[in-house]
Amino acid sequence: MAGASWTLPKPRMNGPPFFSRNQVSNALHQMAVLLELSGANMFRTRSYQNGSRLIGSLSQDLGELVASGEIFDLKGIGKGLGTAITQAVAEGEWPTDWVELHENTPAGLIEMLGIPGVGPKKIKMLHDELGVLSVADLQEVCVKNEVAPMKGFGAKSQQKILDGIDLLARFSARRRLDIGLRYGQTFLSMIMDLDGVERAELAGSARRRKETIGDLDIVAAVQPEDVEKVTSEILSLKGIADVKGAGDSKVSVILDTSIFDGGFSLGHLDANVLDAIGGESYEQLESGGTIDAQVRLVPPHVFAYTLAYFTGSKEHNIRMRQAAQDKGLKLNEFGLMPETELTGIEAAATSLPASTESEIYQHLGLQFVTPELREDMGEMEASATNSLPDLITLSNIKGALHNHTTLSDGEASLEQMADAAQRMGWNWLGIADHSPTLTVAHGASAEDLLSQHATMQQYNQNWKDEGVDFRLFSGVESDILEDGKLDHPDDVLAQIDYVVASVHAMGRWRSRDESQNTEDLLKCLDHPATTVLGHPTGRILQGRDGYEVDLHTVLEYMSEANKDGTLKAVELNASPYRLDLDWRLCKRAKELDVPVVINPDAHSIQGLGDIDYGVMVARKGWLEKADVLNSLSADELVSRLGD
Ligand code: DGT
Ligand code: CA
Ligand code: CA
Ligand code: ZN
Repeated sequence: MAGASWTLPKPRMNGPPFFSRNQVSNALHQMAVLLELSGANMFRTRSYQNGSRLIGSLSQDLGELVASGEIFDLKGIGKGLGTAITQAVAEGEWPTDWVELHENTPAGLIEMLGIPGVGPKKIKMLHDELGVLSVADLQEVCVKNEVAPMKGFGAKSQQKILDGIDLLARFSARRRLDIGLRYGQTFLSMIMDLDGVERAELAGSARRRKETIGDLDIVAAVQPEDVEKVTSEILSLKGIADVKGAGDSKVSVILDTSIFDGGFSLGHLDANVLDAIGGESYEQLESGGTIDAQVRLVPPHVFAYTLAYFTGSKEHNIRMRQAAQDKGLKLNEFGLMPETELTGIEAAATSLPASTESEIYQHLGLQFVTPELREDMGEMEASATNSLPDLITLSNIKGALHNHTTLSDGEASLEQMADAAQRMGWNWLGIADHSPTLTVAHGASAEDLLSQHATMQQYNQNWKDEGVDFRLFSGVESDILEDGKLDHPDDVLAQIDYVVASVHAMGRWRSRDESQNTEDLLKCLDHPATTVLGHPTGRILQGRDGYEVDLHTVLEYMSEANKDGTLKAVELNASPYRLDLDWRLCKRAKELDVPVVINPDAHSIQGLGDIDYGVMVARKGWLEKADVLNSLSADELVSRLGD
């Protein structure tokens, strides 16, 4: 997994205790795995594994248990393990044989542990029988079909290993926004609760709401005299799998899923997405996942400057520094100051004061730029002329058009979805279940679709009679077939409110070239019933690339149609697995006056909550209230949809 560390943790500076419960538990677990890799006997392996579990779930303080010698009284900790743990916790040194086993295990064998479904036992067999020493070796012997004939493997297992290698490669560098934010917000709130932390905020790509996150960056305001204490408190927080470095007001750690109180689960995923992203192996990989995090501790008076610097982007920072230079000033992570001989934090003494980022922009004669826009995509120019967009917020959302029910592959009934939408404060909800061609998603027949439509009309009438301001809209998510055709006869489509047209036959679309795909999308958009282009590239973040398509041409085409008064909207699919239309193109759609509709593509009640990610990305794509259909009232939507 990304950044997963297989070195023994480094002792904290001011022990004892030199290691936390978590670190000792992890070290024991790693030892069990390395022992198994080295072919040690089962009993020895098991005692480390049990020890790891025991220490990991201790309710008492490990430092105290070691100091009092009570560690030896724990059932399951023998003399050997007790001595090893005591030496580590009390003296800050891991036993020599532990260190040696780590050093002597080939790095490639450890790397292979990251492949879903491949454990130490299998790795040892592959190593002993085929001489496999790395992930690359393993891929090679699988491709040569040398693994399938081995006892305990087989063709299916060989294919699973190949798929796992592919998956590992895709996840090795970055994490999706939803996952990154889950870790980031959890870690941030733990840090904010520490004594001595006056303010703290998430910075970096997570604060800018990029669709994927490399590592987490957190900035905390701490008085200089408290830095040492806060540093050591951070290092003993739950969820830290390893410490990469600490000192100089910076803490670098690796977080794992033990940071989450209630455990880690992904929730209901639509089968299409789950399949593209690796099925069960993906869930396994994600729950064994990690993310790197850096925390910077700075004096409160430089906090705003440090936060701005580490929020980035690098490209935005470069433009900001230029703006400072134009005023004869120097901007860095410590302040905004006249050119001086002083460097680093010393120079901050000469800085213009700023307790918020807004003040920094003010000093430069600029309008405050919200973090999502800091990508050097035109925000500096707009800021200088006071013409930044008034970005959409979650409270502007009154409904969404693309959601599923049990009529196709959704988990919740029409009633449950409508109820959930009302509880979210929405005024309307559009249901667009799958069409017949998509059999894997239980595409609904025309008959069932029309019967659902009739039910909705009935509900709408009831709400109207009761004076409830809520309405259902009946759509369909029609598969886009050969030649851009829709998946229901025209007379059926004419009876419902709208069509979300989407590509699902990814195999076919990905095998064709850009011009063929683009042409078929244009044909489909020509159909009078087509209102929304669903997940326009079909990409699954970290799962698969979309099909090739020239979306600039598609958006320009839609722009013309809208000028003629026909509503053709592009979807911003809010599922964090998709976020498709990409934010870079949202800005383009806005320039072309193509309406965007943010759609959670919910397959469950919880799925409606994905609207949050959609709004984050819409903001990143410069969208304002007037640019999205979601902000319309039900009556306004009726008139936009026409008849
Ligand atoms: P990531 O982690 O790859 O998703 O993206 P970021 O943007 O979080 O990048 P990261 O973690 O390397 O650095 C955080 C911010 O720190 C970055 O957005 C801007 C700032 N920064 C880091 N290195 C440099 C640099 O060399 N020059 C400038 N101007 N800014 C930097
Ligand atoms: Ca980062
Ligand atoms: Ca970073
Ligand atoms: Zn779809």
